[in-house]
Amino acid sequence: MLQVTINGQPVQCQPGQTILSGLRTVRVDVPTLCDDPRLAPVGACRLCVVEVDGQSRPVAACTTPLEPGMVIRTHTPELEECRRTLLRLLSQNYPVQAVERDPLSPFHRLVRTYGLEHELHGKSQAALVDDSHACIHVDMSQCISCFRCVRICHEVAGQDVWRAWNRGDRTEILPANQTNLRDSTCVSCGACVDTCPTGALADKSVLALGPVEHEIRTVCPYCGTGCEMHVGTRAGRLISSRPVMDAAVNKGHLCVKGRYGLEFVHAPDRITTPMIRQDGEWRSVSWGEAISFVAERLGQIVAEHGPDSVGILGSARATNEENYLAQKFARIVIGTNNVDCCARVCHAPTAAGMKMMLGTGAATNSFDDIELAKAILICGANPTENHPIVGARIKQAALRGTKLIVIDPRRIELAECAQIHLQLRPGTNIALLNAVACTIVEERLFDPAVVPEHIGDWAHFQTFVADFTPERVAEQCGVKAELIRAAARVYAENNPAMSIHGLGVTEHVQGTEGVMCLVNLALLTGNVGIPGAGVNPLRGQNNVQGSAHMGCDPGILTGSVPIAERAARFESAWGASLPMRPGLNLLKMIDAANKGEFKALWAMGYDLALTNPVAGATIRTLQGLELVIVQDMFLTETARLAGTVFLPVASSFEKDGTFMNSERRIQRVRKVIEPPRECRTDWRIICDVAEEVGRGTGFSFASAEEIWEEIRTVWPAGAGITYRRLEAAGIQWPCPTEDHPGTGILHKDIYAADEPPSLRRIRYSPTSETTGADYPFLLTTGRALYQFNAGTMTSRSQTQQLRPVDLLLICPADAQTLGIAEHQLVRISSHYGEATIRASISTQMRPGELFATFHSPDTFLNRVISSHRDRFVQTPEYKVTAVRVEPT
Ligand SMILES: Nc1nc2c(c(=O)[nH]1)N[C@H]1C(S)=C(S)[C@@H](COP(=O)(O)OP(=O)(O)OC[C@H]3O[C@@H](n4cnc5c(=O)[nH]c(N)nc54)[C@H](O)[C@@H]3O)O[C@H]1N2
Ligand SMILES: Nc1nc2c(c(=O)[nH]1)N[C@H]1C(S)=C(S)[C@@H](COP(=O)(O)OP(=O)(O)OC[C@H]3O[C@@H](n4cnc5c(=O)[nH]c(N)nc54)[C@H](O)[C@@H]3O)O[C@H]1N2
Ligand SMILES: [Mo]
Repeated sequence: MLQVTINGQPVQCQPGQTILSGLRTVRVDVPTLCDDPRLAPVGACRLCVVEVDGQSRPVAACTTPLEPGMVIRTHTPELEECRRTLLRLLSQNYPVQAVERDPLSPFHRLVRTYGLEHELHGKSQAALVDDSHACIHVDMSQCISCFRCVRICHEVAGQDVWRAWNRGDRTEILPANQTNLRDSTCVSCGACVDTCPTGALADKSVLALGPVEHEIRTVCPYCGTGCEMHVGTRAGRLISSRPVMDAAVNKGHLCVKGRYGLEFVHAPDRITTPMIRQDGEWRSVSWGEAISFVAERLGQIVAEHGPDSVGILGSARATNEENYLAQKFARIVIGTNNVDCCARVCHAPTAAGMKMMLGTGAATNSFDDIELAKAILICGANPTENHPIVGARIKQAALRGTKLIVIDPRRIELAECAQIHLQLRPGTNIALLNAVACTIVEERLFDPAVVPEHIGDWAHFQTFVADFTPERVAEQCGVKAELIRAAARVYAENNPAMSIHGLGVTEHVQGTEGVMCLVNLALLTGNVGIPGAGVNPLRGQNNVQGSAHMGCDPGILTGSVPIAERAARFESAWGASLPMRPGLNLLKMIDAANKGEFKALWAMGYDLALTNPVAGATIRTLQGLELVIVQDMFLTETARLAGTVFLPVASSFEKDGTFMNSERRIQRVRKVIEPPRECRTDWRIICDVAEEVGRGTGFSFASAEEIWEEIRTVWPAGAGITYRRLEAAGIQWPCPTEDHPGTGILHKDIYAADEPPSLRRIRYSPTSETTGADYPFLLTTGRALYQFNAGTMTSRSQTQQLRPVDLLLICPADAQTLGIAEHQLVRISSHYGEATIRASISTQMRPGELFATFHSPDTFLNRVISSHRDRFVQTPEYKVTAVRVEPT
């Protein structure tokens, strides 16, 4: 502790604190304009000046460290006059209307506090307004040159869009392209708006709808990163969202979807009453009629064809509580293990591969390990677009010297700041990752503290991978041998090294095995169970980790335990017997339907008609079912093409509950507004149907918290997590007791275990989906920043204007050969079907390879996707389809 005197009072401070942070801990408020806790202090605005005994002039509190014995004065008449003079200078040409319109912005508040509002005479100058961006309004007449936008874009977002041009009085802040924001490299994260103290940068939604009245803290409804946000409302309408400063994951940052992707909630075509389809036409009905229709039809089908003719899909977009009830309903009300969720088409291979090798099918480490890693291996993931907050954190780490290795067929954004980019041919992960393992073994780069004593199958593994020399696989993978060796060295020699992977690993016929190859690398190099390391999937949707973990998977019960092992425990908890016949996963449900053995599907928040592979065939199968219950906010393609009954749900802003993010963190989702009209929460609907069929006892809950209380009793690793504890912050499981802090890093003692973890010999059996004369291109598919999966939410928000259509990326040489121009419509066809899409000529791509997004029903890209599946868990091979492409 360090003793100082502030305004005559003795105060204890921490060594290393600046004067400003010392003042804040004792709640002495000095004005600041250039300070933001997310940014390195610069001392530019000088409003925070204070007097320190022994110093001839006032010093900036934000950049001056506290020293023992300092005597500090913060509000002497001289200092206050100095502040007034500074503010007067800043407001010389400042538009007076801005202050009237938004009196509460930090700068406007200061202008008023110092009595300067009557001195303002400026006007907004048209030349300084940039209205080009869909979400962000720019009026640099309000710029006071605090450079917070420039700094946050560099220091947090890692984008460098905003730049300061000229110096002194002539300083101007403009996007790097010096034209406008829309045409710049802006990723629309809104961090600049969030930090701007004046309103020079503002959210268009707030300008249009007026200032926020209430704010509630909740979790973003999009990806598995789990960013926390304050959602602002006015008159019952969502109008803004801003990042939670001390949020565990996003630490004061959000991406475009969390910030500008919320308008879907108020979309005019949101379905707000239940509907039944009769003679092809949708008819609005009461809840009573909808629920009794569902109960009756399910009952008839079970009576006629048996419980295994029915299947339920939980929603990776809904809460843990709701997914828990979905699988409980399938198992004890219907009496089937036919329950799944879209983890099936996503990271089921991760869960399976990691569980087989490490015992737990979830990320070993946390996002906070990114800053601790010396090297990061990113395989088949594109975080700056798909998990932008994680992407920004990785980018910042790279800028500070962390070594990056990117394995991706495309030159993605992170490849630009990577040491090494292995631009492999899609579908060759196994050969490539085995070659990395081979190099580690051959060049003895493994960790001698764990190899060979603390690792299983070493002798066999050594001989097995010896066949995969980089020189031998180079041509197959399309990567130079020396580059593979270099990557192995960077990964193995920079300890700790973290591995992060995505769908470029899992969505293949050897998806599960690809994940296992990554685990091999981590095990060999001692990178399991320590900070800054591990094997870390970037999970897809907001609650896909939770949906499967709650038991929306045919083989497992809540807590990811196999049915055979824990049936007795659940039977006594639920007071009902469990079906012991193996259940069908989603893909097998489709197969069974084609054989006439599967008749009814209840799809909660999952647009499988659009997003499953071989869409043409999938749709025909769905249309052949006797009953398709769609529970969603919008008339999805599944509903439109094959739905029998539609149950309208509340969005995540209209209900309470919890989500589980990629790093096993349970976080509280809070109701911000009332659901529109008749919309009900998913959990309420499930309970209503259970009640209707006379099985209400296990489903009589009055709140999401009551459901959570039941989950805790059946899931020992989550037993310590309560809603009360979640008020303070999210908690990562395992968390067995209420005084347990949760677990950031798994497998701490894995190498010391009696039975050491074992390496796996993974043979490479390439996919049979290959190019030829008819279909000469390899198409790989994935996502883009501004749209999300089925697009139901992003296409109804401001994000839609930022990237309205799916694109097919093609390299300049191929585009030229085929005579394809930028944004031209092209037809892609495969063995399975065809689709029309706009081309975009991109230097990210290599000749012979294409990349397309699948977000829009107008494209219906998945009509061309193949029917190949992962050998272990049937995840579709979305990442490799042989296609032909031609201009239309
Ligand atoms: N903006 C946005 N964010 C999203 C989503 C969204 O739709 N939009 N969806 C969410 C969901 S559900 C998920 S699962 C995640 C997915 O997040 P990611 O896993 O990052 O998703 P993808 O873009 O499908 O694929 C990742 C990368 O794999 C590469 N790839 C393709 N084939 C191969 C291969 O054979 N080997 C290797 N090593 N790489 C290959 C692709 O070029 C691509 O860059 O994103 C989530 N976040
Ligand atoms: N070609 C190709 N196809 C792919 C992929 C690929 O890489 N390439 N990736 C696959 C992957 S990883 C995934 S995860 C799937 C995603 O496919 P889907 O799961 O079909 O897509 P999502 O857009 O995530 O959302 C599903 C639905 O949930 C609804 N929803 C949102 N919140 C709630 C809620 O609280 N309750 C309910 N009941 N509904 C809600 C939305 O309106 C939306 O209709 O696509 C897969 N398809
Ligand atoms: Mo996903």
